[in-house]
Amino acid sequence: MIQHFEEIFQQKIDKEIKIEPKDWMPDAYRKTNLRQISQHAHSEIVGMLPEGNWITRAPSLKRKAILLAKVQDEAGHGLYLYSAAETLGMSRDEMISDLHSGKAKYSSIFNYPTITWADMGAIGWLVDGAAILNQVMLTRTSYGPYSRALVRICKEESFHQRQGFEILLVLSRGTEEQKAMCQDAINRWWWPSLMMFGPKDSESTNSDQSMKWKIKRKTNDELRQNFVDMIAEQVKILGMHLPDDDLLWNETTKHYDFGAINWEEFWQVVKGNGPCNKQRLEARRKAHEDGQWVREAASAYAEKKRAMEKIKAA
Ligand code: BYC
Repeated sequence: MIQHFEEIFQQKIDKEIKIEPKDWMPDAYRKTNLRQISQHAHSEIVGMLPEGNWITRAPSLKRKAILLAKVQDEAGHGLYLYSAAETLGMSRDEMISDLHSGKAKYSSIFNYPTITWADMGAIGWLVDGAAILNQVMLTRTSYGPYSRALVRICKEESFHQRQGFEILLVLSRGTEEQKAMCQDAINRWWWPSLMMFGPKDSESTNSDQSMKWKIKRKTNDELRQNFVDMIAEQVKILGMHLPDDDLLWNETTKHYDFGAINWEEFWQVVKGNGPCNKQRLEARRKAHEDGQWVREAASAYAEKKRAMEKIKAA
């Protein structure tokens, strides 16, 4: 019987038919989607913190309004993604509790500090730039609710990347101090952005199966290479450079070669030992505790409404 279900499931994958919440699916497919989508949701929510740090200090009213809108978009992305993950059978409360206990992962990138205003530019250009490449691929993922959430997210992400690039463009044409600030932010965010794509393919434990199930359509290394090729060209417009002496166009492969990534640093950050891991989780836990009264008030209101409706119906 199970074999029959597996055949139908595989046929759908082969024919590019989306898998929907009520369809039969192998338990491992459900689990790995739940793992990836919930990690993605947590990344959006934790990802609000490094930029949130600059909302009160944005250099103008216009910059402040743009940054505020971007951070709000990220909250929205987190909510679509939690909803998509919930269709796989785990409650949002459980997912959030796994984040707060340190059990669940979120993207390594958000464990780095935002020291200057130029970091807002570097996050938009590099971090959102990396995220877009990954997320455009995921609009074609095989799980229906995840794929549909990503279509909407990608529309907003392309605006995010442009606003980041524009912040850096203005700084790169400014005073010597502003130029130095721009280069410094690029230097600090470049390598962590490359790590966002995950370990190299030979070390990626989930990739093989996720590629077979069409959850992922490109491997970590393929996407990372796409990113390097894109950014190595865009940085020329800024008149800045990437902090990699080995970065060089390769006429044979038609791609940029680039230097070695510090994987020791990546795994330390993933394990919770990055510069801001503790601070990020503490901020999330505190926000959750501070919001307890809102959840209680909403439940009490829903309870009251139900009681009123019962009285009316009687
Ligand atoms: N950080 O087998 P692998 C945004 C883990 S937010 C931490 O290759 P997979 C934004 C991985 O989970 C966008 N952990 O995994 C928001 C696995 O551990 P488990 C964030 C990482 O899943 C605010 C282990 O390493 N985007 O746009 O096949 C402001 C082995 O890896 C990382 C997403 O979440 C990492 N970087 O591939 C601005 C995209 N990389 O779970 C911007 C959705 C790997 O087995 N996610 N690990 O214990 C994905 O596409 C995939 O999950 C990944 C990794 C490509 C990230």
